[in-house]
Amino acid sequence: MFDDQMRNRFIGSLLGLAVGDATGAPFEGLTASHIYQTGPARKLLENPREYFFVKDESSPTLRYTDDTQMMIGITETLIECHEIQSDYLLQRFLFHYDPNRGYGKGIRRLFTKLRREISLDEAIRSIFPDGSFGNGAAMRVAPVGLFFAFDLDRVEAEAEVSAKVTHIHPLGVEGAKLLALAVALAATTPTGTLRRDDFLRQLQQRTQTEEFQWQLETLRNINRDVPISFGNGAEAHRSVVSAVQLFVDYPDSFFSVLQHSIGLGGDTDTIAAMACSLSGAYLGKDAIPPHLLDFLENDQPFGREGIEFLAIRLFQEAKLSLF
Ligand code: AR6
Ligand code: MG
Repeated sequence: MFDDQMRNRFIGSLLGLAVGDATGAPFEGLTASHIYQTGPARKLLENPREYFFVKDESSPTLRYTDDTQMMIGITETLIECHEIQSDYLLQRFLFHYDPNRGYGKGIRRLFTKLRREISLDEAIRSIFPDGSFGNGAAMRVAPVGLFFAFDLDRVEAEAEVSAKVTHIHPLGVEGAKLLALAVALAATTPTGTLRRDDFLRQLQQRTQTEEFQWQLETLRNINRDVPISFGNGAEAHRSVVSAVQLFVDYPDSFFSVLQHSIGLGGDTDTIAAMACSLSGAYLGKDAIPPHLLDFLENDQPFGREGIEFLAIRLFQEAKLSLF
């Protein structure tokens, strides 16, 4: 179960998420046609030196955003608690919070309000009365899918707890559950044996809301040549199934998953983060193109090497938690 290959998948998933996030970030908010005309995405990704933020000429840097920063908070919580404890997780989110990392509008207001000592529930409901249905709970959830990969009921339950620290709307919560389940399935499917319909059927069986039901049902009935997209927005129901679709349509290529995530336009960093966390969980670290991974920011303690270290710790604690 928790062998060397699995360790490599933990690393692949978390670094994959960070690379997808950081590579997608410069394109966030652009339309697909704009990206196509300036790119296309494949060309941009093949020549990152020419297109990405350059800190100094010798080392271009891919800078990650809120997606990765919040994933780090979830990883730390699982390493420390072996489950999601809401209070602990919220403290980690607030510890890492850097408003310059592209956080969603609602989350920025939420974290600012919490500093004024109102209760979490009151703060959440003062922003969106029914809670947020942003994709923020899904974008950060990969470590939950990895840690509980062999127990899908637990994946769902812990993903729900992790979501509700900031996202209580049923669509925001279900988006997180769906992505965590997808990561767990990707991490436990032997490489090269993914069966698209089985994978999607298992997700659909565990999905309740009509939105996610019909999207997964539709996805099962089309192949990748049919140009249907389930959205590219910051809402969970306009991005989570899009990310799943990119993974199941290009299961054997991390690069293709990333390329097509960016090609969608819109919320490129988060769609790429989600889709690449799936691809990395399935293919492992070596599938991440080195010419991109090497550019991922590496300041201590939470840069490229720090994330790899956290992934290894997560793997070790997941193994320990079985005994
Ligand atoms: N009613 C109307 N709009 C909503 C609602 C609602 N109940 N919930 C969410 N939105 P947010 P996140 C819209 O702010 O989920 C970053 O760029 C609203 O437009 O709760 O953490 C990340 O990289 C809101 O601003 O934050 C991700 O791309 C948006 O959904 C994304 O934002 C996001 O919800 C994650 O955002
Ligand atoms: Mg982001």
